[in-house]
Amino acid sequence: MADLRLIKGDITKFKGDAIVNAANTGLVGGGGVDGAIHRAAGPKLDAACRKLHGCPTGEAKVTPGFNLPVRIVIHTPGPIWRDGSFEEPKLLRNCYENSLKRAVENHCQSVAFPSISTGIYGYPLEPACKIAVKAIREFDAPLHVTLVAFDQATYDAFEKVMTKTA
Ligand code: AR6
Repeated sequence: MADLRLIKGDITKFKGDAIVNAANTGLVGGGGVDGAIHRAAGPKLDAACRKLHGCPTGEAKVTPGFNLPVRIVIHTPGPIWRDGSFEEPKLLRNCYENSLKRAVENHCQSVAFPSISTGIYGYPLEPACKIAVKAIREFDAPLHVTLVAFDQATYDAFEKVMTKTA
């Protein structure tokens, strides 16, 4: 079973095997955590992403970490929130599951996630945190998983779900 911890901070500072990027389907870089990861990794990350020819929502693809203190970056485009009836919950769960699969395939022991889809993509925080925690806890692999909350509201939402369902 994957073990789970929560920290507040900047995911680009995470030291371990892998970080997950809340990407877009073009893998062309953008704002939010994606922009921060690209800035910290350097321009080679953009070149590596372009060679992957995009990624469907809920899937996950891997690049090296370049200047980041991790070996690999796992890029996963989360669903854009519409009203919840466009398979957003299933697609968000897929993001976590497929990212964890890529981590295992790439022999990772530690992987950090941001809160996928809850920024620019507008997924409501509380249901998104529930899905994230459930998907990670149910994933059967010896992985150390860190959730990195950038802001206090995200930290509090994750903490609430983690204590309730511990
Ligand atoms: N470390 C950890 N979390 C962060 C960081 C950071 N350095 N910076 C922001 N966050 P978002 P999305 C948090 O918008 O909703 C991009 O343009 C942020 O506070 O980054 O999945 C992509 O290219 C929020 O809690 O991702 C896509 O087009 C969380 O990361 C689109 O945004 C996710 O917010 C993806 O939108």
